[in-house]
Amino acid sequence: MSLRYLTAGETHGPQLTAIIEGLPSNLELDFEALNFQLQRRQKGHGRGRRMQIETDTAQIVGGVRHGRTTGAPVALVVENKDWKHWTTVMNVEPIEGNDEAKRRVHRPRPGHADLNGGLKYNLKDLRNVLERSSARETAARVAVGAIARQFLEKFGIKVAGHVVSIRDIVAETPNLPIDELIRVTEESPVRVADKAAEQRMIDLIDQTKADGDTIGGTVECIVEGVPVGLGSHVQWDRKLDGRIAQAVMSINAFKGVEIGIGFEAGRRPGSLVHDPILYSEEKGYHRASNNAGGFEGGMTNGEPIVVRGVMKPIPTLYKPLASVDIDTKEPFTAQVERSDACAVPAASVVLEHVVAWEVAKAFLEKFGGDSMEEIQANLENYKQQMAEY
Ligand code: EPS
Repeated sequence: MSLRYLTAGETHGPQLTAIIEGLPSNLELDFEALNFQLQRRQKGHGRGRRMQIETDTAQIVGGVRHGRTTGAPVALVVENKDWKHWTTVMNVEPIEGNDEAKRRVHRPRPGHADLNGGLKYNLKDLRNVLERSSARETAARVAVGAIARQFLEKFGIKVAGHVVSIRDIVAETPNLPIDELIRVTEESPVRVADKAAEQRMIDLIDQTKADGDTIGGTVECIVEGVPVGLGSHVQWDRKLDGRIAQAVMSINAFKGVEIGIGFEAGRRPGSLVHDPILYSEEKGYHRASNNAGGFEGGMTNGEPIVVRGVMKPIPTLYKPLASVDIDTKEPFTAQVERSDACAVPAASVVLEHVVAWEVAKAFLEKFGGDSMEEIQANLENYKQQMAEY
């Protein structure tokens, strides 16, 4: 059985829940490091008031004993502190009262799941859609991905993420070693390694907020230390770059994904796209450049994995767009909800964790075993095979 997970829970419900199945036994977990990742997701210039209410921490309620996985499913929950303001509205039992008491939503917001979800599930209270489609769910995915990340770290694989652009402001990203990139971007309120762009981004977010608007941007994830041969060329659904692309597109509000130079590859001749192959005693086979972003033939090639995703501006606007009331079928122009002006820095943290998950899953498929020790032995064996190739 391969690694898999599911999440459940609503943004204003009591908690988010995740169940992970397929983790090996004897993975030592660092709970502080797990919660640190959740805190990173909450930060970033441009987030709204909700993040002042929440202090996300993951509580593990299954599959871990004395700090180590047992091989059983790992269950975890992240509490919603905001729930105490929503106990009636979000009650699982039937409640008495009118639309107002239920905070029924009948005015779908353009750009959200509201209308499609209402039509599809035959729900006349669009709150039933928006509660689950909210990006709050990414807190559960970061918690899950943080466990995958810790698994990868045991095998020397590191994951970093940063912001590339916010609206039309592009940050210069110096070619820093991964630990340095992590350190520098962690100190930035917009997760960039470019001080000049940082200030301009902050000013733009403030201006956007004052204007009642929202902005998106692009984020990048780098995974270093990945062995050659995760994923496979032999079948479409085993191509790891394709699986990563799906995971990235599944992040709320993401509208595009690139691996390596991505769309730029379509604007260059082949001689300026493909990465020449080199060999040295010290490094073995490697590439002179990494335009491929770590993938050839749907398999990792040993170079860092480089994935970018684009996040659209959050559709909850303080100056709403035209829409139609589902009760009256009449147009309306105002339904203001609390919102973030920009969540791109947080999205870069989510990106890291969904990518870490896919890499961990492929790693387990390749070096599969029921315990960390068995996986380690399989990896050593493969490394030996590589050295002799
Ligand atoms: C979100 C709306 C806001 C965000 C939320 C995502 O929440 P609320 O509706 O409670 O103001 O803060 O993000 C989170 C709660 C989070 O943890 O990231 C939405 O509609 O997607």
